[in-house]
Formats: sequence, C-alpha cells, structure tokens
Amino acid sequence: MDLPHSTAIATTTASDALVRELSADVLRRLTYTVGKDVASASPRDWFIAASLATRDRIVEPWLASNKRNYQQDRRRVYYLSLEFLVGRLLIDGLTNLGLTEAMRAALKDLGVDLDAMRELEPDAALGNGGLGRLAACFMDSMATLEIAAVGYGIRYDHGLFRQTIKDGWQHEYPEDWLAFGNPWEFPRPEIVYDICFGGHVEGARLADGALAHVWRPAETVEAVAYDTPVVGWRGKHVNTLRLWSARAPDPLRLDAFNAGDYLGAQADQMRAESISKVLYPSDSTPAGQELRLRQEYFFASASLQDLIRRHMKQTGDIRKLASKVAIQLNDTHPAIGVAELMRLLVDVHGLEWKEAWEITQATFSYTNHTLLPEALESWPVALMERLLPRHMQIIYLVNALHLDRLRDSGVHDAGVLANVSLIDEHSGRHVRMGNLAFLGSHKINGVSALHTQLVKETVFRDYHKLYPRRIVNKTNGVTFRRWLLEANPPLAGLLAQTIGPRVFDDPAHLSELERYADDADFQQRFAAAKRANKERLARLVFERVDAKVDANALFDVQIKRIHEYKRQLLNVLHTIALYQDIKAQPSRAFVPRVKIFAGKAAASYHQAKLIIKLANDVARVVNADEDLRGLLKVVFLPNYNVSLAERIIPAADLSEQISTAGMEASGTGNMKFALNGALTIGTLDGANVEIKERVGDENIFIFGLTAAEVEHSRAKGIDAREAIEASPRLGEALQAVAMGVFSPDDRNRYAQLVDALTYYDHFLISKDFESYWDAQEAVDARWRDQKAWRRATILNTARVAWFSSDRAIREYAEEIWNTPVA
Ligand code: 26V
Repeated sequence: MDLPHSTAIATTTASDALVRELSADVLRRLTYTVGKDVASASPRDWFIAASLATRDRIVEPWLASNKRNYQQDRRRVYYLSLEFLVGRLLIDGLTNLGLTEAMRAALKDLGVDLDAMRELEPDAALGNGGLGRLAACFMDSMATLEIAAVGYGIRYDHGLFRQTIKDGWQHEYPEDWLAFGNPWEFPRPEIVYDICFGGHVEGARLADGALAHVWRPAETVEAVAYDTPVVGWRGKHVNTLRLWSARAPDPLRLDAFNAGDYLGAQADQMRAESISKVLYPSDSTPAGQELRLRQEYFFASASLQDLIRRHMKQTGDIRKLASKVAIQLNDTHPAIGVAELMRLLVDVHGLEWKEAWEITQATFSYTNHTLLPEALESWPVALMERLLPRHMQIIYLVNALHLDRLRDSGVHDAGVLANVSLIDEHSGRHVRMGNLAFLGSHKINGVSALHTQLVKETVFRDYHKLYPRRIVNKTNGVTFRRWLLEANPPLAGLLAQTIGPRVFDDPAHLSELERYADDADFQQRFAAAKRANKERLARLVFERVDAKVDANALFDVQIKRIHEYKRQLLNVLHTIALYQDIKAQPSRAFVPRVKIFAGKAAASYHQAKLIIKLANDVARVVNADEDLRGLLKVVFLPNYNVSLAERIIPAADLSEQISTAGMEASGTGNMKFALNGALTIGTLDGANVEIKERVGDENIFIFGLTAAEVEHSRAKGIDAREAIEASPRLGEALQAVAMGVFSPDDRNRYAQLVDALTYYDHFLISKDFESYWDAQEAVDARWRDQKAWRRATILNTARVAWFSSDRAIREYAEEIWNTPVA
C-alpha cells in the first residue's frame, strides 16, 4: 500500500494507449455492471469494476485454451480437492497478464489507488492449510505449463473461520467471502448433476441374462457448477477451477407452504444446501461426520459425471477414458470417487467389472499428505451402507477380489491380509479410505523425500511390499509468481534488474545470484529490499495489535496452523528462556529479536487454543517489561490467511520450521521463506531435509532429533524429566509458566500444559530444547556478522529454484499423468 511499487517487471510497458483502454474498460464496467457513476462509486465498487475489467482480458485466452484442449485431444488432468486455498486474485490476474503497472496508471487517472483497493478483496479461503494452498499453487503451475487441467472442488458459502483474539484467546466467526459477490466466478446454472443418497439396491436381469444392479436412492441433491478461470504466466493458457454448489431439485414445497408450514416448506432446500455451506475444519467431531461424507461424495460424483460427459462428447467411447483422463486425488477426501467411477462404468455404461477396474486404476492416482493416524480417514460401514448402499457393495467386491488374488499368489499371513483389507475390523467396522485410494490408483505419492520413505515404511508398508513400484515421491513446490513476484516487489525488482526478468519465466536463473553473494553493493541492495518489507510489516503490526516493533531487530517468524506437532510451544518456551536471560544479564549485548506468531487452531482443539493464549500472555508480559531495553518483542497476529502470509514472509529474517521430525509431511511455508531470503531454523523433517541439501549446511540452522531418533525415543518410552533436569534454562521457563508468571489472573491456567510436557511430551519438546537453544545462538552469532548473514540469505534465494511448483507439476505430468507440458 505504501511501498513504491518496483519497476515494472516483465510487464507489458504501460503505454498511454493501453492505460487509456484499461481506464475506459474499468469505467464501462463501473457503469454497466456495477451500475454506479464516478461520483457515487464506493471503493468496493471500484474493486468490482477493476476486477471485471481484468477478468474480461482473461476470457478470450480462456475460450481459446478450451478450444485448443478440445482440438489437440490431449490427456486431460483433473485435480480433485476438497480444498483450494486461493487467496486474492486481482493482483494475481494482473501479474500473470503483465498488466499491473498499466492498471495502476489507469486507476490513478480515475482517482483510485490500486494498492489501497487490492486490500478490499476478500481471501478465497476454501482450505485449512498446506494441503489447500498446495492445490492452489498447483492450479497456477498447471496453467503455466499449459496442461489441459480442471480443478474440482466445493464452492463453500463460508470458508475457513475468521479468527479474532480477545484477551489472548482465539474466537471463531463465520467467514463470508461471497457477501459482496465474487467478480471472478461464472455461474453455470445449465451445468447441473443429480447426486443421490440413501435408499436401496435392486437386482435386475438384463436381456442377456446378466445381473444388473439398480440403485433406488431415497434422496437427490443437485450440484451446480461455478467456474473460475485460472490464468497462467504471461496469460498464454487459462484453465478452469470448477466448484460445485449444492441445492435441492425443488426450491420449495408449495403444499407445505400453502398449509402455513413455512419452515417445513424449505426443509429439503436447507438440507441440500448444507452440503456446500461451510468448509470442514481439519479436525472432525463425530456429530459432523455424516455431512463430511456427503460433501466428499457430492463433489466426487459431480466431478466424475462432468468429466465423463466431456469425455463422451469428445470421444464417444468410454473405454478410452484412461488414455484421455488422469484424475489426481488430493488426499483421501475424494477417494469415494474410486467406487463411484466403478459404479458409473459398470452400472451406467455397462462395462464388465474387470475392464472397469483396469480403467479405474489407470485413471486415478493419489497423493498422501499426512501420516498422523488421527488424520487417516475411515468411515463406519453402517454409515456407508445407509448413505451409499451401492458403493458399499462395490467396495466389498473390490476387497474380496483383491484379497482372493493375494491368497492365490501365496499371501496367507492373517496380519498382512487384515492390514491390506479395505475394511478395518478392529473397533467397529470401518472402510479405510487410504486403502481404497491406494488400490484404485496406479501411482501413490508422498510430498517430500522423507515423507515418501515413511509412507513406504509405515501406513502403506504391506502395500509397498506387494506393489513395490506404486509409491513414488513428488516433493511439493510453491508458485514463485505469487510468493515472490506479487508478494515481494522490492526483491522481485532487484532480481529483475540484476539477472533480468527472464528469471520469472525460469527460476533456474536464480542461481546466477550466487556470484553476487559476497558483492558488498548487491548485499546492501538485497538487505534494503528486506528492510523495506520489514518496515511495512512493522506498520501492519502496529495497526493490528498496537505493538511497536523495530525493523532493525531480527524478525523471527512462525506462521502456520497451530498444532502440537508443529511445536509452537517449543518456540514460546525459547521466547520465555530468552526473556529470562535478558533480564538476568542487564548489561549484555543481545541480538534484538521480534518473535512473530500467527496461525489458527481448530475450534475444538483445546491444547492448540491454550498455546495461542500462552503466546499472547507471554507477549503481554514481555512487551510491557522495560528491563528488556527493547531487545525482545512478541506479537501474535490474528486471522492468519494467504494475504497475511504474503505480507509477513517477505519481511522475515528467520523461518521457524521446528516440527517433531517425521511428523510434517513436507511443509511449503519453509520454501516460501527461503525463496524470500529468510534463513531457516528447523528440524530434519519434511522438505526441510531437501532445502538443506540445496542451500547447503552452512546456510540453514538444523537442530534436534532425526525421525529415526524420534521413533527410537518413543519406542523406549519418553522421560521428559531427565531432559528438563539437564536443561536448567528449560526448567526455569517451565517453572515460570507453571507458577503463573504469565497468567497472574489464573495461575493454574497452564498447569495441565506443563504437566503434559513433563510427563508425556509426545512431541519431544524437552529432548530437543537444548539443541534448539544452541541453534538459536548460532543464529545470533551469524546475525552479528551482517556480511555473513546477508551472504547466507542471498544464497538461500539463489538455491531454491527447485522448489517451484512448476518443477513439481512437471514431475507429476511426466511420471504420473503421462501428459505433455509446455
Ligand atoms: C489433518 C488432521 C485431521 C485430524 C486432526 C489432526 C490433523 C492434523 C493434520 C491434518 C493434515 C491433513 C493433511 C494436510 O494438510 N497435510 C499437509 O499437506 C501439505 C501439502 O502437502 C504439507 O506441506 C504439510 O506438511 C501437511 O501437513
């Protein structure tokens, strides 16, 4: 908002003619679509008009892309995801079209400030965290690589909840991103599918004597399509994000209405609409389970019906499906699609079971995003039988044939057979969605090298032995368009000047920065870009939480969902120990630090909410303590989302990636920080391992147990008391928390938190504390040598090109989808 926007980077030169054209376009949209004149237009009216004028320039390349996809008849990719954490689209669209500077000038001529206006766009927050954001980065890269792709998901009326912090506690409020309309979407009321639930299955004899299954459902809901164009780099190719909205076939029951039963008259509509009403929080309560399964089936079925309709229109031959279609399952959320495709192929298109199964396996592939047992989906058989009776039959048959085949090939170990069964018989019968996704796919991938290794050794150990070529690795990536070019104009401008704007066509050019790593002038300019971002963040911190932070201090940042395994608590304990250290040594020169936290806790996750409260309690005490000589500040920024990440990441000096080793599947924030020249302090977990391999050991601060050591510690039984006794610093920090130093109003507030850490410490905070402390001291030492620090930050940016989502998508296209890329 307040930064001078960097030199136009790889953008079309803002010629006078183009600027005049754009301002006429915006005015036309303001007049004829918004229905306002310049005198009466609100800032939001201008935002809508500017977005529509931008969208207008995406439509023609979009139609051309669709036509090309049809003519070239290439294999299409369908990315099925219950989450797309898109964020804002105005600057994204303008950047990809190369129109940012021209639009800025056009709006200026109309008396409107683009950088003020961009803040009015609500985030499309249709995701919980990493998995949803990855889907959005992948959509960007698939468009850039000119892959004929459609993203399928749900158009939730309400995305991820809005977080406020009151008295240090998290409160959740419904989010309402559609309140003022959505200028990016095209409703497609003519594209609608029936989605059926419940009822029973009847057998019927066909003319040839074969037995057919006829599902007589009890309930039908309609899925209506809404399309958002996804424009790739330089606007060359545009794909579609197609989101489904649920509605009842009839808007109202007139008989009930006329009888005066107004609520009853709308009951069907409300029940149907509830399916796309709200994004599920990542932790589920049993009460909400049925709705979640309805969401999963609703969007999987609508998407499969839609892609089959397209395929039949194009080829007229269902047997060719696998050669023309690749479907990627983003986690197990769409895994019911395996049974649904079998139903459509066998019951609707009349294929033999065997052929249908071969097509299904050749079409699907599945990405696993977590090993956490509580996150692995399984559905009670009773619920499946009630909601999707035909699918349950299909799952039983898939399972029986699969187990028969294994027995025939000599597998008789009851343990192995129980493990690879689709049905978990342990605690009430459940359908294991991970196993269904595995069996129905030709490739299964993990999201970092370490994670993939652990997938092979843990959740899918027996499957991996049986099908040793099926599991592959696809390390995650992030889109550099959003996370560098759009989020960090000062650095993007410097890169464009130094190595040329072609770096935005191919991030491999980033390596050319290596030779400037020791160049004093370049170091100074690199640091100046960081400095500008830090000052901008400092202003935002002041606006949002009324805390003054000094841009000279080291900005130490941990922003992500709040979860015990991510160990925000370890960071808070370090903060407390540092606080005590500074107080105890009033004349020692400490490196000034600002600890920045942001993130949401699932509404029902008590421990995570308590950690948020602790961070805020510590912030209150620390920030008010004048003994600290301004050497330590702590801030918790509320309502973390994509847009806030875009502000914070470019301003970070230190990136906290400190999960218990073996628990973070990949992480993607870690990549965004390194790209923006922050140094990482982290464990050997997820993609941190690969970041270390690329940036070099001396340019990253690694600490803590390895995944193997964590496993060993847990097997042996964790005794945190031993580690606490060995670390007086940790002992004192814990004691302060336990005694209520940060919670004088409720001295027992953290008793249970401290107890859990002292007696169980499942996440090994105490075991890793000393090594974390030492790594933080190494960070301080490097910071004191600003030349060495700057060198390391430049080398981080220079060496992380591989973490582009373009590279990740290229690998998927080549090794999993078998589809050409640009
Ligand atoms: C789900 C649940 C559900 C039950 C309660 C606890 C819990 C905790 C975590 C999850 C994560 C679900 C899947 C997910 O979002 N995984 C993330 O995927 C990212 C993209 O691959 C990856 O970078 C993150 O490391 C991984 O956590």
